[in-house]
Amino acid sequence: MTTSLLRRAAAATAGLAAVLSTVAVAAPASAEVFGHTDPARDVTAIDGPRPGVTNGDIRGVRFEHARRNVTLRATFRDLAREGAGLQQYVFVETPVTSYQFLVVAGPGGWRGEFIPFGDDAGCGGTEFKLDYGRDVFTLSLPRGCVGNPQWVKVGLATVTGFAQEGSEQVLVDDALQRGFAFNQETITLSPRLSRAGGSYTG
Ligand SMILES: [Ca+2]
Repeated sequence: MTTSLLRRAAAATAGLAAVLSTVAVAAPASAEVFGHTDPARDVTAIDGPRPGVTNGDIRGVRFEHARRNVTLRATFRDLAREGAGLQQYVFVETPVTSYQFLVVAGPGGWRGEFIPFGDDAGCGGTEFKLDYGRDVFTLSLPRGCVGNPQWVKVGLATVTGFAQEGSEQVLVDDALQRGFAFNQETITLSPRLSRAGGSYTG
């Protein structure tokens, strides 16, 4: 399921580049935790807003760069086992490089599967949960999975309805901006989050 789903998702989203205005995010220069409230009714398709779509509509997100891991918690208007499935796209930037991860869920696999892009050394302790009852997605990445960095910037975009044969429809909500961004050029990232207990202050 996952490979074909992922391939179709990639094909469906390859052409998406629309960028709406970015919400300015204020934060201290050094932080370990970042929280953001995302607007409701801002799920967006390639041809415009879909305010009536509740599934995958992010309402809030919290990122933490803890001593041993980087954690993410996102809350949604609705997180449902419906349609072709859903995809949580997580982007992590570090002083050295960047990392991309997917959690893909759909018919036959609603619990979801964690898919790291590229080198997945150090990702063995990754934990995640798609809680459809509480409409919450959580992810915990071991710091080693992102190269044990001094700081991280984190972004999340949730994609739904991406694999409907014959009527391809891609719906996206970026956790940190109204509307829509999906690829690494357009996704919105948090401020730098320094490691908890570390001395880095930049
Ligand atoms: Ca939203």
